[in-house]
Amino acid sequence: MSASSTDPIIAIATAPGRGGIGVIRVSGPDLSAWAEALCGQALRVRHAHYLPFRNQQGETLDEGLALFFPGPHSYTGEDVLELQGHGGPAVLRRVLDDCLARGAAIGLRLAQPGEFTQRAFLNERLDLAQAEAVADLIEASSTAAARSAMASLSGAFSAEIDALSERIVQLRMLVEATLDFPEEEIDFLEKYQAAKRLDAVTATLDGVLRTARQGLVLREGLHVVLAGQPNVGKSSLLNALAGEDVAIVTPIAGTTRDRVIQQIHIEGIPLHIVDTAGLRETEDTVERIGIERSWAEIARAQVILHLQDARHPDDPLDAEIVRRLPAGTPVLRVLNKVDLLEVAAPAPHGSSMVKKAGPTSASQAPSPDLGLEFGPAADEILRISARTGVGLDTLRARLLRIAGWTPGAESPWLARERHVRALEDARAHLALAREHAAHSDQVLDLFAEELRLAHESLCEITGQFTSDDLLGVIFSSFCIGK
Ligand SMILES: Nc1nc2c(ncn2[C@@H]2O[C@H](COP(=O)(O)OP(=O)(O)O)[C@@H](O)[C@H]2O)c(=O)[nH]1
Ligand SMILES: [Mg+2]
Repeated sequence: MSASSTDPIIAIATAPGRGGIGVIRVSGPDLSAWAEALCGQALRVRHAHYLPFRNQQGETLDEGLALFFPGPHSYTGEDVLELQGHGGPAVLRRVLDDCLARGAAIGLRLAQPGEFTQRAFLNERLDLAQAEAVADLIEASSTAAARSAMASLSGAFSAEIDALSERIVQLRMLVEATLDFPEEEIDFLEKYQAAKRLDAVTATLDGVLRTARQGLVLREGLHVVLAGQPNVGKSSLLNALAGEDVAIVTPIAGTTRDRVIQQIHIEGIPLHIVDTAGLRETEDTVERIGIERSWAEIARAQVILHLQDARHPDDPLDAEIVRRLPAGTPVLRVLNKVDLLEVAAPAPHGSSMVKKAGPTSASQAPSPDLGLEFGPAADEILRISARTGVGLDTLRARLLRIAGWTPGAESPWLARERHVRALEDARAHLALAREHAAHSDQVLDLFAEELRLAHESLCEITGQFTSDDLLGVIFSSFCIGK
């Protein structure tokens, strides 16, 4: 952030719009005299004062509570004044403008997004992972995500990282002490069982990484694209998964012309489902543009649901679509409209799959193979009916598994992409250290260097080592007033 990090700052902290209460928050290094002048009375610390909010001309703008939290025992670590008045945009704006006018002398300015929390971080009230959890808690779209964000905020994730860091530091200290006394270097690795200790740290880190990946899924969800020929039931499937009519469904091929995105939750995991225009050759200009967009969505997908009509599973046009799907993206082949199939000619395999789906499917009773294996088997086929709902539970369970979510598994804290990347970096450095340890004592300095780099990667998570750029990126995505 460009502006000075010690200017007094002010913002409306409650959401825009109308509400029972609206809160204005001020933070700065030394606010007590100014706050008393503003409120027209001495403020007892951490005490709710009911008073009129008057402007400089003596007009009462609002009335409500004033609370003063002296630093360092406040959210930001600085002096904080909170004014709790009525939650209307105009009344809050008047109080805010008056505060700004009367704060000009002390350099009071509007806060930037996330600036209160950034100060909390700079003043060591929160570490970086906790500060991120503040934003994640506010943004959480499901109960599960909110619960995990709160755990991160209270420091559960940071504690795991700190414990790992501590063990790496201890090992480093041993190595570096040995480096200072070269004659001892020869038997260092054996004497301190360095390799064994390193293996134990690595095993712990692997566990943290696994949990972090789960936490990432919970935060980010999965980008699923419905692709297939016109009329196979893509829009119907979106509606069935969403539980409401978000996309237009008609028997007319070419109904969906532009993509429709809908967020749904399965066991608290957000899935971003994209319905696309059916893939076919067409003379219609608008439809053709829609189909180009379909292919663009398919290229961006994390999972592709290739929907087909169960009555024509071997349609050569589908083979053509499969040929054009991007390599490396998991594809679930889904045969829709099995309800029609059963009436016409019951297929022995189809009906057994259909039977499996139901309230007691894999989403509730974890089957033994719901483990670490991600991604579908290449030839797996799901049979569903978007109309009757048959097979949808199995489909939901498969999507969760592809997302890397183990049903019923704990996600004790929420994680971000950058956390997972830092853990993977740390893991890679530990693996290199292990190689050095396996080869010879002559490379003790390389061993030590890899431990140092692993430690540094972990410190990026909690923010002991971070660039201003990274802080800018993280805090600018916060809302104003937080
Ligand atoms: N019987 C039956 N009809 C379906 C099913 N899914 C979709 N349909 C019908 O197939 C037609 C095309 O569906 P739509 O969702 O618009 O297909 P899209 O073009 O792939 O988006 C509509 O008349 C739907 O009612 C299903 O599972 N069973
Ligand atoms: Mg459609």
